Amino acid sequence: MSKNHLPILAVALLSACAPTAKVPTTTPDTAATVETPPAAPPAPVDWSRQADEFLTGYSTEYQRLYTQSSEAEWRSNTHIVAGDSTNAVATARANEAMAAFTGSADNINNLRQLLEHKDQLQPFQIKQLQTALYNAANSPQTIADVVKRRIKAETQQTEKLYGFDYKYAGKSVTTNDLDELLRKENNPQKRQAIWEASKAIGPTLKDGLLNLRGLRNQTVQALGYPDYFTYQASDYGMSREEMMTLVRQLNDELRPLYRELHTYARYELAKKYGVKQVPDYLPASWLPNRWGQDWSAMVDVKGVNLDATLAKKGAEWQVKQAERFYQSLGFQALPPVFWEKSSLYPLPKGATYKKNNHASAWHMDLNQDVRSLMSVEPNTEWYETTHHELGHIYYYLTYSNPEVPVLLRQGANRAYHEAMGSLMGLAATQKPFLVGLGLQDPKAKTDQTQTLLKEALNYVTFIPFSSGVMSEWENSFYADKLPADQLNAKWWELVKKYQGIVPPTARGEQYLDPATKTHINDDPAQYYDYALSYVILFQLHDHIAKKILKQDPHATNYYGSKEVGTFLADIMRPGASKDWRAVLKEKTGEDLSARAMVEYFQPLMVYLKAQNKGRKYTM
Ligand code: X8Z
Ligand code: ZN
Repeated sequence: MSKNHLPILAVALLSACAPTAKVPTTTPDTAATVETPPAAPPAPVDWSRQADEFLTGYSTEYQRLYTQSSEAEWRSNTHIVAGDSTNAVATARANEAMAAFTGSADNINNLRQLLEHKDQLQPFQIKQLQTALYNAANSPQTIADVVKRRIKAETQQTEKLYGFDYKYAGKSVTTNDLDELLRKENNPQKRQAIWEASKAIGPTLKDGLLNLRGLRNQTVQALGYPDYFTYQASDYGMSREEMMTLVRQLNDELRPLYRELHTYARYELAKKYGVKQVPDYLPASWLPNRWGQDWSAMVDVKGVNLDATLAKKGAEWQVKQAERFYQSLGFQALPPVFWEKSSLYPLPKGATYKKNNHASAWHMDLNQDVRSLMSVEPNTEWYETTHHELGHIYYYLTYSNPEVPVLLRQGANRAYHEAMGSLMGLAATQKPFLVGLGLQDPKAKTDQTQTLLKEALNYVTFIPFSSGVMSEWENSFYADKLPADQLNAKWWELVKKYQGIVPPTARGEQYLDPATKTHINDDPAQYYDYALSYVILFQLHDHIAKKILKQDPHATNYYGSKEVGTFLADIMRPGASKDWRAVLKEKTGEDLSARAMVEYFQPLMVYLKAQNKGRKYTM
């Protein structure tokens, strides 16, 4: 006699991960098997109901463990004390508990079994189950030891990364200090020393990064992904090859414009630094950014001095102002927890601990506990970053609604999440907006071409860095297993090829310059998110300007437009429960395309070509 007619799944569900789930009532009553034959034929399994019960139990536990992990990570990122491993131990423990659950063999089996019955499930359920399986692949307990080692290595790498003591001219400096120096310093020798100081962290991260590569690849291989890059790309429903084809195409589309900017910058900077022989490639230390990803500080537009205006207003004002902008569109005030628990400003001088110096936004409990970790100073870069981070925060708040299950509280894809706040950052620097807020004199004549040039030096120069250098290097690192003695050589080969930038002096393998970019360590194999986010943000901006506001995309004022707010909130509200391609098509009428971005900067081509007439092009 068969034991019972319970499908294997239901048994596993009860024991493994659905502590609150009841025995599915659609499954035959086990008591019936005790009765005299003939036994009734087994009722068909109601897979949709099974999925619901599984997901209810799973989501409750997932949210609980996620919250604990966030709290521990928050502490690890905001309180880094040299030599004190208390936080690291607590974080590793919380992340291990999370991994033990999300990657448990029972969960993986249940998810696979449920997904075998897709034809009987709702798209909404399928999406959640796939998300849970995607989470499992990052922590499969079939190789629990590898996952545990990876968690430990990640915690250690984060501590090293943010605990590093940068030194310039014999004194400890923050990354904010280094960034400010690179924007302002005019002496090329000093610039080189500052740039080199910013790269001193690289070698300290090398062993950790190589170790992490192995562990990250091994982890996802257990569920069939060939490498970690492929795993990350799969979050978009794309293969690694498809993602690389997309970012290469994007880079090609912006290349003509970048070529003009590159030529322009070589000649203008050579003039500025008094160098007679214009170099074919830009020395990295000439650019106002550690990685040459944003050159906008090269240009001052007459009649606009946002830095000076912001300096008078102060750092706190910037965050409140960004909130006011979102509120003006119809978003709610930020919840009290944001103000109470965020870490928004640099630590006071003499603090006995350090904090993560790279801006981030946190969805602590996948509900209303939202926080940001920043080191805001009153300047244009942080002004934009503040808008960027609040974009994440409002995205979190908007999709944390009863319609969106916990597992789908994510962006339509990761690039959307990055795009929202960057879009607001762009909008918050356009002249009509600044004039409307009283941040710019309405009578001051501003040169539109210079304004557009400054924007291009930010948004366009970012593309060869993000879609070229970063994506290619990580693709090569994770998927092609770039040999350990070629890490820096490969980096500079790509920097030259895509950005047309060279290091000021030879950078051998004793350095590890890619590791100076935080994302290489703690946001691995997903920097293309930002490249795609710029493309999306220009598509959204183009639509908002032309179709909603009926304004020139180069000179908009979103402030107070409830219609713009509704447009953005409608994209945010469903989270990841809608297909990202469908969202873009529905909201803008377009597929993902660099069309809007190229079009936005097209007027600059004429100016740059005229400026560059007779100059040597090297890319
Ligand atoms: O890392 C970020 C955000 C994190 S939420 C501040 N960004 C990229 C970077 O800094 O490299 C924003 C644009 C590019
Ligand atoms: Zn971001």
